[in-house]
Amino acid sequence: MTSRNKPLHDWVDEVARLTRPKNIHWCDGSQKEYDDLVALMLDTGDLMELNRDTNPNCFLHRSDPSDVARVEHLTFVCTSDEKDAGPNNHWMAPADAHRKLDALFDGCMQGRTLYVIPYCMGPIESPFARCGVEITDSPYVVVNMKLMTRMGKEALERIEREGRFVKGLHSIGDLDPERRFITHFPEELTIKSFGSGYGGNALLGKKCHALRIASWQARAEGWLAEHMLIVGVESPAGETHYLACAFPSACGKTNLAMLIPPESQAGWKIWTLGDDIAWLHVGRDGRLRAINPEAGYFGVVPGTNAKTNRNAYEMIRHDAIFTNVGLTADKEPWWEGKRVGEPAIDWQGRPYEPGNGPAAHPNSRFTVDAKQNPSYSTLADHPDGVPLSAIVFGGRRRELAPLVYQAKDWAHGVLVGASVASETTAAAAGEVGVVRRDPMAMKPFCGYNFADYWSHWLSFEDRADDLPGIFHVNWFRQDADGQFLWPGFGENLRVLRWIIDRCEGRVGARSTPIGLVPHAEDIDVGGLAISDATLESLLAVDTGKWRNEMDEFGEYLDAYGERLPDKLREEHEAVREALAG
Ligand code: OXD
Ligand code: MN
Repeated sequence: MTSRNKPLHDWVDEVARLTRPKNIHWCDGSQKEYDDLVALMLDTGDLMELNRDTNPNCFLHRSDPSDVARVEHLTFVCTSDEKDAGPNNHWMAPADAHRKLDALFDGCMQGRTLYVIPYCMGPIESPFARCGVEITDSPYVVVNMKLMTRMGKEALERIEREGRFVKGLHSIGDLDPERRFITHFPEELTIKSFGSGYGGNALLGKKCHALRIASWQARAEGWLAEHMLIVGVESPAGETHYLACAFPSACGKTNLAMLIPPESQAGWKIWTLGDDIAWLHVGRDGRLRAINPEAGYFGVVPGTNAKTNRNAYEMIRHDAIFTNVGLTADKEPWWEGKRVGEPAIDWQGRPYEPGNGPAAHPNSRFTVDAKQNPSYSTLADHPDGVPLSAIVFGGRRRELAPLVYQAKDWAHGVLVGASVASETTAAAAGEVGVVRRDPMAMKPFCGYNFADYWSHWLSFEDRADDLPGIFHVNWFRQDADGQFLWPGFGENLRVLRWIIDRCEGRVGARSTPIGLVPHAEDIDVGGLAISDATLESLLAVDTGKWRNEMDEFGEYLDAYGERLPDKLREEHEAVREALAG
């Protein structure tokens, strides 16, 4: 197989000349191809079959222990003008980056197969979808891309029809962390990633294309590429509202996207459209509409159990790829927080010893087809996507941010999004638990200068007639003893209900300097062991602490200098003045 599209054909030839593979395989996306690659990896030891009775068609992949997360310090945006990448990105001059990467790719696929993966981000028929082609020497990447994207024949046909695609070149190289670079060339719609097999670094459709490159394309074309889950909340009366929620990595997007209403919320239903990425367009109806460019989930495993996320727990029992989990003596996958079974082998394949740390790596992952999720919404395949009632930002903050508040209007909402800060997690290499600024949960993923990105966000006021409300949530408030104040998980539906009530104008709110906070009586806490005092602390706005927060945020904004939109500066000043009271 090859392609009628000459630029694609020529690019594959050019890459093959550089990398010198033994074979070239054009992926058709068929089940047979998936099965053959799984068989190949079982032979080479890249995959291990898990217990067939308890976990049919489930496989374990163990990555190199130095290659278990995204590497932000080795991730570059390579624009001709450094200022276009902005202070939020590491930058390399495009010519230097090409030279450096091409030297690494030189001959790197000798003895290996080069796989050509045509894929489509978004429903194949959607005008909002965009295509890409990933070239890789990793069969693990191919099978993951099969689960995560619409990959193969149909995507190739669309590419041949449209004639445009994002080029992604990937090699695991020799997995030497000293020779590892994830580079993006937004002006050329090109990605080059070398030396890592980890999801976010290697499955180029996901973070590299659907966020970093797509955010750049989106600005040029008038839409938004965001790090957001998409969820439908259906009331007992059968009315469904769609929400898109942006939280930093490993802050519970997957759990919220497939929430199971607790017994106290009988009659409510949650529909999952996406758990990580949303592309937002203004529809013909003047509303902001969301599609999920992905077709599968690459979720964090630890903590998943029948109570925290029964949908995920069920959906990963079969036909799933696990990366870096532990094993029980019966070869069932095991992870911290699974609540059943005992670990016998750890994620590095050693007999489990508590002294060696957790059995599953804290950033161990599952990959599954989204259709396996019991709460999967078939609208995820709808070419027009779904209209949004609300956009919800959130972070993991022990203190400060209340359980929920609403921005006063769109421009204030852009400020609320820009001011997201969160404690770091194991999804990226580096220290865990330190608060860092993560505007719109896009710090690791925005492919251009945040100042221009905020201007672009602000411009939607003129682009759409009917914009969603903007909210901020924090499920992670703790008391002085480090106990969570809010039960989280399924109970978060109670907060979503307040958000929907606000969108429908059904409840009032208390105006505070940071935004509109619920009246305590409007949050349904029936059946929860939450005292009035606890609810009060959850909804409290500590003016002194917020003043510090806003001062610190102001210093952060200063780094964007002249490019910072005046409107955002004004919104920031307005909040500071209100806090000064
Ligand atoms: C992810 C991440 O894998 O955000 O989704 O790191
Ligand atoms: Mn993510």
